[in-house]
Amino acid sequence: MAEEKQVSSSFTSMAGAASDADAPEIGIGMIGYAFMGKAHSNAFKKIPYMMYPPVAIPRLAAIAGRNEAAVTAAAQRYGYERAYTDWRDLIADDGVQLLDNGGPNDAHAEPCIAAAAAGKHVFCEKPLARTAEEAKSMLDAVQSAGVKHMVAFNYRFVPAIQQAKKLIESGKLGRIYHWRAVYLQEWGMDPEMETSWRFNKAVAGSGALGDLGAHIIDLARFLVGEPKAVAGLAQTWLTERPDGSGGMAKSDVDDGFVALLDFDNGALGTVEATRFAQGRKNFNSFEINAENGSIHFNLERLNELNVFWKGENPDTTQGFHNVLVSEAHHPYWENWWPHGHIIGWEHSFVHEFHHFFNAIVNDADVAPYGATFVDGYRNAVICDAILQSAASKKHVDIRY
Ligand code: SOE
Repeated sequence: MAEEKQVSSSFTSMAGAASDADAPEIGIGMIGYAFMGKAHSNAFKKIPYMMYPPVAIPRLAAIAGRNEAAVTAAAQRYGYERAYTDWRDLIADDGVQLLDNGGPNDAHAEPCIAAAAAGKHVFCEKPLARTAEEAKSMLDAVQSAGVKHMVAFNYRFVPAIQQAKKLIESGKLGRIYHWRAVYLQEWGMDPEMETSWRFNKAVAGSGALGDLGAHIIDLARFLVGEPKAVAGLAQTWLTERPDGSGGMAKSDVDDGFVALLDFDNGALGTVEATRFAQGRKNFNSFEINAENGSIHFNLERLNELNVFWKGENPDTTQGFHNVLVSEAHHPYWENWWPHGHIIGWEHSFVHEFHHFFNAIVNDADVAPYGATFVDGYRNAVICDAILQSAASKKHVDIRY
């Protein structure tokens, strides 16, 4: 019976499930069991009873990771049926219809390309790849395989950010003049902290740029438009870090960067990300200044959207208004609680996977609200161009 319900790579179009008993299963193969393995597994387990009636039931078929003890423990903790230390076994597992790649950046390309070739749908954490060239090879693979593909730019699925998108799409904001975004964290500043893969260019591709900058570059494309040129600066303040066995390891990625975005629609943008902003924990914040008003968002207050509207009474109502995005009609809120009972960072992953499952089960488009491998590739082109500009001290045109 279970087999009949599993969704293969060919699409089973459904009008949407009447109840979870009708919803088809999608077998999940998860690579990685650390931070994103935890965030994604949490989302898979919540979807059947919170995005109700579910469009699909994620079946936790398999999880893969290099350390046998750790991946076995993760399988037990989250409820994956099988644990592998070789991702190739996961790809070969017939119970897997969807590869979810939450591994380090150097482990994105090969498994995603192999999964697509095996007819599996592919979901990959950001950044899609270490370079634009590597990202393009992944895009080509999923397009020629005809599978659904998505990149985990999860902030597109924060209700307040989708509300900002709707205000822009409605025309209410009018022409956009400025995009101004920062993604600030502090955790990279301790010279005594043991290094990680995120500081090794060969594994990560870049530092704050691909890890944090990729998010605000994606939001710039999602909310404002396409940059036609960039100019950037980048710095590595700690060039070596403790390797955990008494020695020091080279750190050859950007600790922080700043960049200018010259949008093809005439808007001007600035983006800045760092792991050296003392006091900032996960401060992803942007402001849009437009013809009819301005919008400001802060991830650390993610249920709120601050909006300013031109023409309000200067004595009674002008000024930025703090809109609590939690009404039943607000994006995704029909699934949660009465207004004001706020949600959190983890819920962006619940919404994101619900969106992907719907695309798979009902053959719907992932774009434009979800990020596909096209978005992952274009993001990589822009990140490469920022590093190229930082090296050449020249503006760099963006060509996809
Ligand atoms: C880095 O610490 C990090 O975990 C990023 O990798 C995530 O994408 C971001 O959402 C939170 O910070």
